[in-house]
Amino acid sequence: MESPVNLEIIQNIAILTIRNPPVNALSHAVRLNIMSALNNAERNESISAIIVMGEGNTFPAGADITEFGLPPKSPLLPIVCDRIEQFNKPVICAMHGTPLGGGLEIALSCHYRLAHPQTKLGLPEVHLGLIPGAGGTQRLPRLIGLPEAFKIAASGVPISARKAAEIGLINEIIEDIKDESIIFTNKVVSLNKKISRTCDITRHLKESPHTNREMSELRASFAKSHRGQVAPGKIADCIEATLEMPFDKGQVLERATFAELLLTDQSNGLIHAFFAERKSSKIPEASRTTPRPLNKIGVVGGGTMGSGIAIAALNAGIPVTMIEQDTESIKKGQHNVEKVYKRDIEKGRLSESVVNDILAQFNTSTDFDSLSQVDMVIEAVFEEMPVKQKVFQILNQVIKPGGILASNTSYLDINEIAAVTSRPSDVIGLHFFSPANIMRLLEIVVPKKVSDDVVATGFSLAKKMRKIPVRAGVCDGFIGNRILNNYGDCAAFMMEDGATPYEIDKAIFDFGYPMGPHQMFDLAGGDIGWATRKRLEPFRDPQSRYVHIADKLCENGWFGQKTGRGFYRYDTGNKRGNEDPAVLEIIEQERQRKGVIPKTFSHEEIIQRYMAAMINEAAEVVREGIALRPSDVDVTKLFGYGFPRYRGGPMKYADTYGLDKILADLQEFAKEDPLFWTPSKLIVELVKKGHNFDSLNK
Ligand code: 3H9
Repeated sequence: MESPVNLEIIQNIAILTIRNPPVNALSHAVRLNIMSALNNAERNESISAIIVMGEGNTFPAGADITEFGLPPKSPLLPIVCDRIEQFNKPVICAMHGTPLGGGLEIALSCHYRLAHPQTKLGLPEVHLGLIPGAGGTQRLPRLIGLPEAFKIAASGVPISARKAAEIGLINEIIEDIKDESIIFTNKVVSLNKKISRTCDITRHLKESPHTNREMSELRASFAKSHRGQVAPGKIADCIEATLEMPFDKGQVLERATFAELLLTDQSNGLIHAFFAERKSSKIPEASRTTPRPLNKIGVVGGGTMGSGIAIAALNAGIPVTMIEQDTESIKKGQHNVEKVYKRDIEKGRLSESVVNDILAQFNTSTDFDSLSQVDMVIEAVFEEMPVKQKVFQILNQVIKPGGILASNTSYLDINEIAAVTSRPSDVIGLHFFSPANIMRLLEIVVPKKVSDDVVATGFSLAKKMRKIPVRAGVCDGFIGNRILNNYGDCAAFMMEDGATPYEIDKAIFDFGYPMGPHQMFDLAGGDIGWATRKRLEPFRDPQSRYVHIADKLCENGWFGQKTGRGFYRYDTGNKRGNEDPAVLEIIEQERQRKGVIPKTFSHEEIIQRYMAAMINEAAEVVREGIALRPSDVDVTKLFGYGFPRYRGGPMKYADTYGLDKILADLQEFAKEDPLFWTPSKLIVELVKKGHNFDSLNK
């Protein structure tokens, strides 16, 4: 087997190239081979300096995350970094791609750093609930100062090569990684200067009121942006330790903190989310076929969803033709698209000339025949079956053979939509989330008769749009909205039984969601849920419990933010809304009408019930094959519904909490309402076998 580290000698320079595709992660084998390459280079007296680089797309993008949680194997990355830093011949790194995490820590240990202009450098460990663990918190502040180092490590956001050069993180920007780094290294050798090691730099390690103030402001700001997470504060502790501790003591602190965080539920949740996000695009259809071309897209409907979808496609470089039923509506659709780009120009996100180029790819029409040549059309009209079916009958006539007919429905049966066409194998569901140009989740809904290459094309569209696709089967609400309906019902039951909507929202917010369910209903529009409830009424089990409170609010015209009133009042300019005594009165009236004696719910109990309802329905979604795997449910809830990422998603949360405890909770709640709380057979079966949801992800 080829060594993951190649040592090439060009005259007096040893070039050490790391080759561990796809991202040159610093696995055990890579670390071992770096050490032995360094030993060889040290012994070889004809070698005067070393260049470190990465083969393929990138300089190492970090430690190998798949090794986390396994018994550590020597040499550990901090040792490799120390060995590089203490090397007795100059070590120069030549970076390209994404030197991240441990990759950047290798670079910080080198004596000179060079990078291609397109390089993105960063310390993303915080996104895994960790801190940099191979000297990053000790070397980076020594090199660029405490506040800059803290910003990079606590945000986890990579910086450009230009910025890195500006702040002194790299020495030079080079266009040709190999040739120019050799020229640079020859210069270093000829100058024969004393080696400067990052661990010895002291110029930034002075306490000053300015630095202290900046650090404490940054601490407060990251505590807010990473609400509930421990890693940013720990990063600050380690970075600030550089002011008090010598380098080696600081490293010991960093190492201990890294090891401690690796064992936390937060890190487990975030690492799970990292892999879940990548797994969701692995679908059975992909191995059987290739996607169809996607050179032109049609969008039917210029409302919020249609215009968002059009923008997402335009941003992906795909020309769009938008259709509306009349001149007035198409003007609105065009305006909806243009106003987003206008804002992009105002905010400096895009230049006017880039926007003009994008809009040159955007056409509008009221004539369906203008769609004849598109490769895919996405319908985003009113969420009613007859309306959608009518549109699909027309699309069936006008779209060229092989063109894909997609519906952006969020609940409806795509099989019924496909049935009105003569080509159900071309029909698929693409459930975008609002605003479609921003939200990253895309549920790809697979009806019975769709062909494999159409499904694969849905995934290729998601990739072009930089969205996170999740494969879903057909059922009411697919993965995300179906589960939402269940925990929405649970929230309604708790409200009727004694909790206020404000207590429920507070508990859910404190759990880590950006907002509680009632704030979310107010934001989305109460009329949407009302329409769904009315649609489902004929199918509702007469024995099932139904809470009328939300309907009562809707009957008053209180649809949430857009009407200034819903579960909250929005008339004082408070975006989060104010509690409304009139809502509490309606709730009280409903309790009295049903003879409910209200009880109190602690925050813990609210979470316990809300999560049990969510997880129970999610288990059914997996059992029925609507989701391919539990981690796809996690991805759906993380990217579409605000589930706190550091908890990994509902299925990961269930595993962390204990599936047996979830089952016990369900059984306990079932004593009050067996119909609603019947435990999913999947949960019962997994608990019986001593397995968890993650066992189904493998
Ligand atoms: C760290 O370094 C800790 C140290 O401070 C201390 C240690 C002691 N390991 O994202 P992609 C896989 S923590 C293992 O689709 P892209 C990924 O799962 C680490 N595997 O590509 C996928 O596999 P598959 C700090 C990894 O081009 C494949 O590579 N570093 C790793 O869209 C392609 O990935 C990070 O957190 C890894 N480190 O984006 C960086 N990285 O094909 C994490 C990727 O089987 N990585 N894989 O699904 C990234 O942000 C992106 O992958 C990157 C490329 C931007 C590099």
